[in-house]
Amino acid sequence: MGAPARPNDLYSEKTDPMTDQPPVSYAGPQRVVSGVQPSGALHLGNYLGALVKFARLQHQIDTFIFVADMHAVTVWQDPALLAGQTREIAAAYLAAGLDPSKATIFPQSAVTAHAELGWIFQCVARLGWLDRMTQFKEKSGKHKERSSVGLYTYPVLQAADILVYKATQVPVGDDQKQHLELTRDIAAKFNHDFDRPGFFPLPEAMTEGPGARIMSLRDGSAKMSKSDPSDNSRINLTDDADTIAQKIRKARTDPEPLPETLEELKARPEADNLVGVYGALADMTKAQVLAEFGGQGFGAFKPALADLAVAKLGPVSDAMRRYLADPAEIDRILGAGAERARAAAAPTLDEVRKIVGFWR
Ligand code: AQP
Repeated sequence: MGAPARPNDLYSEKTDPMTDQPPVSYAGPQRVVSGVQPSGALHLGNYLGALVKFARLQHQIDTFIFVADMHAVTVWQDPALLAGQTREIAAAYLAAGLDPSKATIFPQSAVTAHAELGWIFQCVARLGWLDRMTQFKEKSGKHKERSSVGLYTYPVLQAADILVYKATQVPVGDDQKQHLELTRDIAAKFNHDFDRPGFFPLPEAMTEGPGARIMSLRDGSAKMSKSDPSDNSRINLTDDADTIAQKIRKARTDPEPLPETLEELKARPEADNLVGVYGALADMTKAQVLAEFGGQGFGAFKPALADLAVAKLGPVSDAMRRYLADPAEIDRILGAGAERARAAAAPTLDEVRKIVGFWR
């Protein structure tokens, strides 16, 4: 119907994927958006890769942090448990230092603008783009046909989660980089198709930092994950001191002492991971950790790591328990956050409806 020809094979980092030029600059304010799914107990990877960054950023930029319950239901969730799991994630946010008077904390499903913009974006995104998403391939495994459609299209909803607030920065772990590229492509294609340069920002993934990719304690080549069947593969935020120490003691390692240089560390994924975890918890670089422990065996390093992990995570899990003892207060915080988030999302959705040409 006379639509302009549009490229449908876009991938780029710092350029507008539609033009391959620097993006038309977005003139709106800086904003941070991110979220975590209430699909199981949070682990050290979620804490270091996401929660710690959220708490830091709230002091610098307008920050929106949601509990991603709409993403969680892309795989089966027991309806009797889901609201409780949502409160648990909210409690973890608060325990990690998020302050509801600074950051807007809310359940994703309470702001219907995410789903509405998500639909528009389903019509903007191309099938070929989604076909490349490696996380879907990993999560659907051998049972692709039996996966929900939502699991396949969830990165499109994620783009709406971000762009409905016109967020410019998204703090996430390394595993989310590809989804952020998709968000940039959707933003660029929307701006291009509707001839509105700079309407949506092309948000940046903030993946830097020592906790961006924490690996399984059982396999240095797999990321630490909620859905790993082995509980020993991860440290949960709710683990007690003995459990943390035991999991670190049992963590897979090689028989060699810790190396002196980063170069040697690279070839030893399990050692590299434990050194990285130590560094992230102690706010040290890997080189600094090696300067302290290089040449020592795991018999000395693992107890030091266990003590550090208990000292850092113990107060977080204590605080989580305190917040969870008062679910009414969590609900109040989530309700107030949802109201703020709805107000922030409404103008974007209003403009999008106009731009797309919907009846109003
Ligand atoms: N191992 C990890 N290292 C660093 N960051 C991580 N994240 C997840 N795993 C690691 C980051 O945590 C945030 C929330 O993730 P999510 O709730 O969307 O879950 P996920 O990315 O699917 O990862 P999970 O928690 O391990 O769950 P499953 O088992 O379902 O894959 C994101 O910012 C993520 O990058």
